[in-house]
Formats: sequence, C-alpha cells, structure tokens
Amino acid sequence: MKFDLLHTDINSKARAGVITTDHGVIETPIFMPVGTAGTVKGVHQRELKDDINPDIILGNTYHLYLRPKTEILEKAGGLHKFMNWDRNILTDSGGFQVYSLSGRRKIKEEGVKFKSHIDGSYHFFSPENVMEIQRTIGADIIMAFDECTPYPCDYRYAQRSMHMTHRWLDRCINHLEKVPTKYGYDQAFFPIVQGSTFKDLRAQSAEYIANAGAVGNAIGGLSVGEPAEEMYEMCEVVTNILPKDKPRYLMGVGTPINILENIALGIDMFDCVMPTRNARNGMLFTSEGFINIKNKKWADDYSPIDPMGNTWVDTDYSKAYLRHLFVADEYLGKQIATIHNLGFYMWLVREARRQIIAGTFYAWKEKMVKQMATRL
Ligand code: PRF
Repeated sequence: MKFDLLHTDINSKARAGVITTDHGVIETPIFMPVGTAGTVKGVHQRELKDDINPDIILGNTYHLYLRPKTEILEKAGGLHKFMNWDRNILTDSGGFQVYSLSGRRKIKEEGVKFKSHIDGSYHFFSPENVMEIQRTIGADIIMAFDECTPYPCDYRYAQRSMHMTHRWLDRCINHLEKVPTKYGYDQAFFPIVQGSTFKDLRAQSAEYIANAGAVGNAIGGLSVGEPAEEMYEMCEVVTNILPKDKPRYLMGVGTPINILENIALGIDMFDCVMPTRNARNGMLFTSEGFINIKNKKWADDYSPIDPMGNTWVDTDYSKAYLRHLFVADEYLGKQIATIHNLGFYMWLVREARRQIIAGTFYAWKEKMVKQMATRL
C-alpha cells in the first residue's frame, strides 16, 4: 500500500491524498460504505459501483466469521470473489462488534470469549486468530484487534485497557509475519489508538501506535456516546502525534457534520452505518439538512427527493412517492433511501476533497456545518 499526500489545507489540518493498493486507488478523504456481512444492505454491487462509486467498502470480521464462516470464504477465494466486488475492502477486526453485539463476553489478556448474537454459541477471539481470519477474508486493509472502551469509562479502566490493546498490537504484528497472504495480493495492516476521553492516554496511545511504523493508523474508542466536542478534542491530540505521511482512519464516525469537523482535524478515512441504517428508518441526509420521509408533511409533496442530489433516485422519485413506500413498508423505499444517503455521503467527502485542493475548504466547511444541522 502506498499513500501520497497531495495537498494540505492552509486554514485547517485537512488533507487530500491518494492511497494505492492492489485493488486500485482510494482518493482521500474517503467515506467507506459499511458492508457488514458481505453486502451493503439493500444495494446491488452493480448499483454500488455505478451509482455510488466508492473506492472502498468495509466488512466485519465478527459477522463474516460467524456467518457464512471463514471456511466458506476461503473456498470462494476470499470476500472479493464471494461478493463479486473487485475494488478495495477493509475489514474491522471484531474489536468493536464483540463488545457491542455479542451477548455475554469475557475479556482476558489472552483474548475475548464471546457468545454469538446469532445462535448463542461460544467463540474465542485473540489477536492471533483474528489476524488469521482476516488473512482468509482477504481484505486489502485489515485492522488490529483492540478493546473499544465504553463511555463513560473510569481512568484506571481506560489506562489498563489501552495497555492491553498495545500488547495485543504487538501480538498482531508478530503473528501476521508468520501467516502469509492467501490470494496473491497485499494486505495493509492498521493499528488502532485507544485511550477513551483522556488526553494524556490518547497522547500515550498515539505515540505507541506511531512507533509501530504501520502504513496507516486508526483511531478507535470514539463516537461511543461522548459529546462531539470531546471527540474532536481527542482527535486533535492524536492527529498532532500520528505521522503526517500515513493515512488516518477514524473508526465508526459519523454524522455529516462529524465527518467535516474531523476532516478539518486531519482525518482521511471514515466509515459509519449511519447513512445506510438511517435510510432504512426513513431518515435522509441532504446538503440543506435532514428529512424524516415518514413525516405527514411529505404526503403530497411531489417535488424530487433531493433536487440538488447527485444520484438518479434523487430526481427520478418524488418525496410523496418515497413516503408512500415507507408507510406501506415496501422494500423499494429502503433501497431508494439507502442509495440517496450513500450518494450524499460520497458527495460530501468528494466535495470536501475538491475544496481542500482548491484552498477553500475551511469556509465551505463552516457553511455546510450550519446548513446540515437543519431539520427540513
Ligand atoms: N475499534 C474497532 N472498531 C471500531 C471501533 C473501535 O474502537 C469503533 C469506535 N467508534 C468503531 N469501530 N476495532
């Protein structure tokens, strides 16, 4: 993997760059649509490519390991082939899903024993077996196994957990060296900064992660319920320490506003279920603000879903029609809303990139942040 930093904003720490992997280029800043279980929910791969056009999508080790199971993916020749996606994929390590989804779980130095949310069976994740599973899934970017601390978190717990995440990182790196890639292309490995909402822990963790010398770095443990201002403060501490010549990925973030504010702090990569999950609940993001399409006020509004939108669904369908689909609980409603929201998120990061390169990012960001906070 290679990262070329093309431009840094003069009024903020925002950057525009290009990541190159064996599955192609990723223009940063980037938003990665979430394809948890080998599908971006409700979107055909053909629509994803032609209408939304992301350079990279995300998959989850936790889900794919439980279903369809690693062995099925291995026989298929990896996740790219299994799901018919020839662009980039990043897999999260399960270091977050194990805590947020599984039933009972027990965290020890050795690893995490957890109960499947699907059938209640017991499983064990360790830094070592998670590296092996990610080799078999075959994503282009794979993540370290970490512990994402909850919010709020007391200082002693956050400190102990951070040190364990650091020891797990060393075990991930040692083990990866012993397990070759499986499908003839390279896999980049990203370590993850933790440290909850404590500035000194965040700084310590960022130093440790920077010292690992990986090709890219991630920030975890944020957007877990803390106020947005605290998230920005932590990001600021961390991006001041992480190397400038490597991409920085802020995991699981966030709202359109969170994304723009964190781009301004020097973040290059984002993923979040928000555009897809909220779409399925009838919440649409637009550059003018957000819409709950189920609201009665749209019942006879025959104007396009989003006249300024950049996907074909935005102008092919009216608000009244989309509201009808939601009220009638038709599948198509969720599909249209998902394409719209992903189209909006992709537009947002591409426009941010264009503004960074043009030198106009900061003023544009300030304007957008105000606009997007409106409920329509
Ligand atoms: N760790 C991992 N994945 C994650 C997170 C984390 O802390 C988060 C936190 N926002 C989202 N996804 N491995």
